[in-house]
Amino acid sequence: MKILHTSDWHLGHVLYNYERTAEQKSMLNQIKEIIKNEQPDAMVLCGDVYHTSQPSSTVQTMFTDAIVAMHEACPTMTIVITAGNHDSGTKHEIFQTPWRAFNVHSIGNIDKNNPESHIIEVPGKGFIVAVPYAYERTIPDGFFQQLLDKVEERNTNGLPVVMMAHTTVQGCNFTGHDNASETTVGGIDSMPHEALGIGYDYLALGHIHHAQFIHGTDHRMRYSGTPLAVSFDETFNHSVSIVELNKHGDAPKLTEITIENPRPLVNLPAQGTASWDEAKALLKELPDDLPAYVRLNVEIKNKVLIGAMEEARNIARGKNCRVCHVNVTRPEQVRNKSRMLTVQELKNIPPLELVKRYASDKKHPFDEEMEEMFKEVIAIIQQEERK
Ligand SMILES: [Mn+2]
Repeated sequence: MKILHTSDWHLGHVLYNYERTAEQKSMLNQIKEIIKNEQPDAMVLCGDVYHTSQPSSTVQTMFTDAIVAMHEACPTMTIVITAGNHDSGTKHEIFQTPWRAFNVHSIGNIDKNNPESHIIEVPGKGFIVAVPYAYERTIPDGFFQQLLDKVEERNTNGLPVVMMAHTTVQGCNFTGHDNASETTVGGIDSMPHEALGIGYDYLALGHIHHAQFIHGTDHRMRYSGTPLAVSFDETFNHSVSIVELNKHGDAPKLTEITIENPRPLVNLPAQGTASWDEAKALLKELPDDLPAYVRLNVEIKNKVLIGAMEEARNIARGKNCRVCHVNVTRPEQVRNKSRMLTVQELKNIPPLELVKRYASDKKHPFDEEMEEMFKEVIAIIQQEERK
């Protein structure tokens, strides 16, 4: 079975007030061309189809048009789409029935009463176990293993088994994500490998935007990453993964195919930070015709930058680039002494870390029980936001 593994399209994403339809259409078109050339047996799209749970009608049309075009590029291909934490699981399932005419399976919520609905057979080729994002406590105990056991029973011909999930897996590289730590990324606590069960040949993951195999899983567990950068911190290659699986038990074979962004996200300087004057000089040197989004990464010591954005936009006048943000940081020692944070720094601290710092500053006790309660509140807020 040959699959195209992708995730985190984030359609409808707006970057600093710039809507990105042209780039998203280019990305979708490139994926369609890859499908035409590769003729995979299945495409798995592992969550975060949309950037918000309320995508505009234009964005939804872009998505449905693209899926139909992909289907037409390879009519025999099975398409499996699961919801991520950015999507509305319920809305994701509205058009389940008409989608079937295009060989598309759209799975938005966990249905513990009908586990079979999560198992999709690609006739004569293999099995796909499709698990959408769900808040940890709503996933029945041992659900992944239950599904894999069901497949094992049905899989009498030893066909390859692919499982899809949208979650944070322990040991992943979460570069590019805000609010991230070893234990939680984007509001999803990290799961140990074992919690995802055994019996799949390849675990197709979504949620983390950096394409990667998970270390220590024998190349069986992989994030395809996002095909289009969502943030300036995603300073890595963006791609889709073609995975070939010979038979049940065999190791997967990977080919990574790069997706080009017609308007790339550019950091000035490319790495680290520069002084304000150096950053302005780099912006001046940027070729006039280069289509790009630009973020200036500036380190300042004591003074405050006033009118920086306006100054930067004046420099960029007449250029084809879009200046998005002046990202101001201060050296570690200054930061620690003053205990004052820039807005950017504040945004980068996970809520739990922030509340711990506050408690210690105010000398309030903050024990494990309070931590659990705080996590629960955060989870409820995130659930509310998804609705
Ligand atoms: Mn995502």
